[in-house]
Amino acid sequence: MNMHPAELPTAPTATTCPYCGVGCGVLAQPDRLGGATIAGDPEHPSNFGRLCSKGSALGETLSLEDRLLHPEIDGARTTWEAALDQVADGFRRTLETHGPGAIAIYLSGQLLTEDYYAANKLFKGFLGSANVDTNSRLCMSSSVAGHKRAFGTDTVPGVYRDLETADLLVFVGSNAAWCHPVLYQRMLAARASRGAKLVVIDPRGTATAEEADLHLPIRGGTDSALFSGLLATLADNGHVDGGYVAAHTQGFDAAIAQARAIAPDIATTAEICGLDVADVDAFFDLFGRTKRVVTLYSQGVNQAAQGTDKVGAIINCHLATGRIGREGMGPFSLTGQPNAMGGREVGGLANQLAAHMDFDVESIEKVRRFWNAPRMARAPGLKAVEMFDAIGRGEIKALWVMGTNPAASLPRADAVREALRALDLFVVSENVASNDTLGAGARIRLPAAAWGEKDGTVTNSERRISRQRPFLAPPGQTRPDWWAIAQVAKRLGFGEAFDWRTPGEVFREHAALSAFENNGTRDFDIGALSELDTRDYDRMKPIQWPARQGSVRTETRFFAKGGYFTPNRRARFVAVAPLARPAREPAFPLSLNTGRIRDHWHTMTRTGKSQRLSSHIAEPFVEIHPDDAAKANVVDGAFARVTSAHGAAVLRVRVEPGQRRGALFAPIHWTAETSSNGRVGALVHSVTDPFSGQPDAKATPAAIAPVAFALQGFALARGRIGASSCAWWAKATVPGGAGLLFADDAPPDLAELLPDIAAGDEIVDYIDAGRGVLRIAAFRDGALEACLFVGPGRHESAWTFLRAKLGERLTDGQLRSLLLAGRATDGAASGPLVCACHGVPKGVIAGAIEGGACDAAAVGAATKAGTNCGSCLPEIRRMIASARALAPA
Ligand SMILES: Nc1nc2c(c(=O)[nH]1)N[C@H]1C(S)=C(S)[C@@H](COP(=O)(O)OP(=O)(O)OC[C@H]3O[C@@H](n4cnc5c(=O)[nH]c(N)nc54)[C@H](O)[C@@H]3O)O[C@H]1N2
Ligand SMILES: Nc1nc2c(c(=O)[nH]1)N[C@H]1C(S)=C(S)[C@@H](COP(=O)(O)OP(=O)(O)OC[C@H]3O[C@@H](n4cnc5c(=O)[nH]c(N)nc54)[C@H](O)[C@@H]3O)O[C@H]1N2
Ligand code: SF4
Ligand SMILES: [Mo]
Repeated sequence: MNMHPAELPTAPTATTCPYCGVGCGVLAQPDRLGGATIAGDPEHPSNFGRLCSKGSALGETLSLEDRLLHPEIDGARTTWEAALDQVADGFRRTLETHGPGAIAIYLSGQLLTEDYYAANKLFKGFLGSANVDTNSRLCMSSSVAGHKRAFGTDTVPGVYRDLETADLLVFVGSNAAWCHPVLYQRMLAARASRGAKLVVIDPRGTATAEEADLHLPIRGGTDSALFSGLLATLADNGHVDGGYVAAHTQGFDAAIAQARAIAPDIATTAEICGLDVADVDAFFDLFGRTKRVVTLYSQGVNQAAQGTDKVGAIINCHLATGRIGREGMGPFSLTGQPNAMGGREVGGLANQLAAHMDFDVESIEKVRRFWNAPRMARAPGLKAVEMFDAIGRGEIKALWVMGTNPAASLPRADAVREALRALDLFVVSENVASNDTLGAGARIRLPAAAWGEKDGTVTNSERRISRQRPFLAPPGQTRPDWWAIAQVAKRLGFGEAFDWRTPGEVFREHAALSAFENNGTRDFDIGALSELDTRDYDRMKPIQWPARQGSVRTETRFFAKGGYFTPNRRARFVAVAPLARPAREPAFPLSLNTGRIRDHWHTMTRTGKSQRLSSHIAEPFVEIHPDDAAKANVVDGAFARVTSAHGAAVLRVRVEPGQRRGALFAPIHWTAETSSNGRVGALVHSVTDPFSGQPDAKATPAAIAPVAFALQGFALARGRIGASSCAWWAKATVPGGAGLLFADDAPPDLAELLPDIAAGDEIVDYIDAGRGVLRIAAFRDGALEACLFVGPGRHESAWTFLRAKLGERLTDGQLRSLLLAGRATDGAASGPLVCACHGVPKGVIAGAIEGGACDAAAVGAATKAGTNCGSCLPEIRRMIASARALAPA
């Protein structure tokens, strides 16, 4: 299985992007130095050659720096044999002494289907524990629960093509411009050619909202009322497809009665949702009149106390109008992670068994026979939040974490971190040597093969299975996750059932289970793939399910003609619960919304390595409406402490008119690895949806107060930047080195921050002790080796200029202006990267606009910005609009 460098392929390897659920095809050409050139795969049906900023920068994330390369026990390097023996031993002893309720495994939508399948089989079939949950609980589980309630199975009815052929695209709680960029650009291109309308329902003015024909800045948490109002209005205006409802559904009367009780008319709906009546009216009218409607939704829907009902309320409107499973129509859940769907297919959630089967007696028996399993779990296990609570109470004593960073990403992250320390057995399979979860006392650390090395399959948002293929040799002692699981299974006496030699063998077994005694009773069936030989598996082209054995597929959508997977094969309308108004806590008058930024991925273990991706936004921040900022005395560009009942963070303030009054927004990406006080997960409450158990990460009661630091600054170095004892800091990768932004009341210790400055380096400095100003640049052989800027204000101009200058020479003029004035003279030509693909900074774009570029196309022609993935187009358009607003009439 290990590839030796001499055997590395010479043609590019076709593989799949490891980030979002769009599932773009990537062509990777290894450079024989451990890196690779990355390009979009023109033949992949997700992206037809395009990649977004994150996909394009994959080549910058492949270095072995920071990788976990050897197994470790208690901090000491060990062999796989010894580590696996201890893992097996620990689980066996815990099982014998405390039973299957005391063990758990916590997985990830970033694992491959083969890894996921192996873990699920071991725990649910051979160890008798359904405590198998995944970060998908925090991500997709309300969609899963919503699909199952309505359709009987977790089925995404539509396909990507529908997003291009729809005449109306409704985005609910989705910032697709940043989070599903390539798919979003496909939709914009189709709109440009066909004139589809875009409606965005999001409390914030996001990059997606900026492109919309209509933005409804909804009051957080009220979407099920909005879609109840829509259902009532559709019925009032004669838009219900009575034929479809009668033939293929049940429960319409109860659902419509409940919808009317919740939101009887447009005015009431607008009032509940905090929206303008005219906007709600316009949206309902558009939805009613347009046949081809797709409603796309993501975390603003799923991560909510009533997330499953939000999904239900959306699906109700599509069922009522019969707009489902047909060209250009349907509800469409945008999945987050590259293999969110594959995890659902194997049964990676604690309340699923396997292959879209549940814990009913018949299915348990079926799966038992297929696996020839000695110890089947007979009931659902604990869902993520419950699981970590049980760890905190000492009920779960042995835990294996694989491919996720729960000490940062779960709600109440500080409490989670504490709970982990109390485990008897704490095993982590990781790519990186250090993250918040490893830091929470992981005793056994198993080095996992990473993207570019691992080999298997992932399923994207439209049910398309694609291969992730290796193009680099696994470094050090890294091994695939499925292999580690199988090795532990062997040590526990289950060698025969886990005797796979290749991921292809695991996949075939998974495919066979999907078809086992299926006979059309379950949606998930990839029986056609259960007999692929090794060559077929290696060459497998992206393929959409269902792929039943022996059937010739003509249609991959579901439900246009009914055929739901409920007992009577009818879809179920859902009577959604009335809105529960969260009790406002006087100490925490605001509501904290959390989410993503364009160029970072989750806890930044990969995107944090890329200087391009670290340029767009370099620090953890909080967005606040100008009125709330004034009330709380917090100022744009200064710092604020955001607190909740569970924790606190100190963040840079961005006063943002597009932010809803009463709500704050902070990104989830900074951790204890990358910042002093940016762990936003620590604040998030653990309120969960009653059906899915998915935490509400979008509405934690919170408060904000200003924090003043006498001094701020930054350090840059080609060598190391030392551990910082500054009160506040955030790390950022920069071209050719490392960067640190910091703030404190006293100046930092130079020797501590820049330990690699040598005696022979030429030091140039400017010191004004009275004002606390300190500007130092160190040169080695004439090239900038390191620098440190400290002073009472921000240093944006110097930072954005100097972050790109390590290892370069500076002119006397540049140096004089930087040291004396603290500013770059040619600073206009720099600034944060707006276009990460072509490396175009803000200053260059501003220059082009000043020079007469009057639209995004003209800016693209002048600077190349926005001409690749397009994720930065909204920002470019915003710059053009504000330049226009400022221009004298
Ligand atoms: N750049 C980038 N892309 C990613 C990821 C990443 O880390 N970085 N992660 C991937 C993953 S795993 C996921 S799950 C997806 C997530 O993709 P998205 O769901 O699009 O991203 P989020 O930023 O979490 O949240 C989306 C929006 O929901 C809004 N929202 C909050 N509350 C409500 C509400 O009550 N109602 C409505 N209608 N909207 C609300 C927020 O303001 C936010 O703009 O992104 C994937 N893609
Ligand atoms: N407040 C708040 N919290 C959230 C969210 C939110 O919007 N707000 N979003 C939630 C959502 S939708 C998600 S998906 C989660 C994401 O949260 P996490 O899953 O915790 O975040 P990642 O940084 O993606 O962590 C993945 C880890 O797995 C490692 N890894 C990557 N690939 C592999 C592999 O193949 N094998 C192994 N063994 N390790 C690997 C990486 O190095 C990294 O440490 O966060 C959730 N938490
Ligand atoms: S849209 Fe970007 S992050 Fe998502 S799969 Fe495609 S290239 Fe990767
Ligand atoms: Mo996610």
